[in-house]
Amino acid sequence: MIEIHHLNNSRSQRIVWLAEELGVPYKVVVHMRDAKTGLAPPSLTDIHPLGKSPVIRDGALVLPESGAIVEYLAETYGNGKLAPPRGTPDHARYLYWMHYAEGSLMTPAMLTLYARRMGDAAGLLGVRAESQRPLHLGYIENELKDASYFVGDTFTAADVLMSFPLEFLRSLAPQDSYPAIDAYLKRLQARPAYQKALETGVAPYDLSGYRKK
Ligand SMILES: N[C@@H](CCC(=O)N[C@@H](CS)C(=O)NCC(=O)O)C(=O)O
Repeated sequence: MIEIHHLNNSRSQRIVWLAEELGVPYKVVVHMRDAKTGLAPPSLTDIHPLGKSPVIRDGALVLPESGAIVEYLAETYGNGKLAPPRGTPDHARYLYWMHYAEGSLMTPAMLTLYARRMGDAAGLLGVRAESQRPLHLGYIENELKDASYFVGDTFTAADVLMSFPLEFLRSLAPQDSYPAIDAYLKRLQARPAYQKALETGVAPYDLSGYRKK
């Protein structure tokens, strides 16, 4: 059975969702953020020295890093279900979005979060955040205009990985208008496995608290 080390209100929600999509047996170990700082509790360092979530344990394997976990789970337990065949152009697109999610899109998300928290003191950081966020979201909006998912019309594990930065960015700036992204997120959130992962009630998933009032 796969053990998922999951932090409330965080990107590790995707791993619980993916386990549901794959129908693989799993057990969630919940770690709750410190109420004051919002940071991960020390219990996460018992499983990996960085003390971040997600981390999974599968037999002797301890694997951190969302992208690595998603690729590993899809490849090991997907029976070709959530990933296009290797060596095809669709697989290259799949890899692109898979890496883009954490490698590129989380940067404007985190810049926005911290610049907002710093207020006027953010200076250049704030200016950068306010330019990079629309740059990325505008790009994605355009990509999704004529496609149901990131790899054409087929739902893949790359969509699971892309969900969190998009949900996070939309919750940080709900006033911006991105109809294709919002329709896409609604499509993901309507999936029975997405709902089931929320319903298991393992930990809250509410990103609205990150928005600066
Ligand atoms: N790129 C890493 C980032 C891991 C990460 O920063 N996770 C956040 C959860 S959203 C965390 O554990 N934050 C708590 C902290 O830094 O104390 C991944 O995708 O796994």
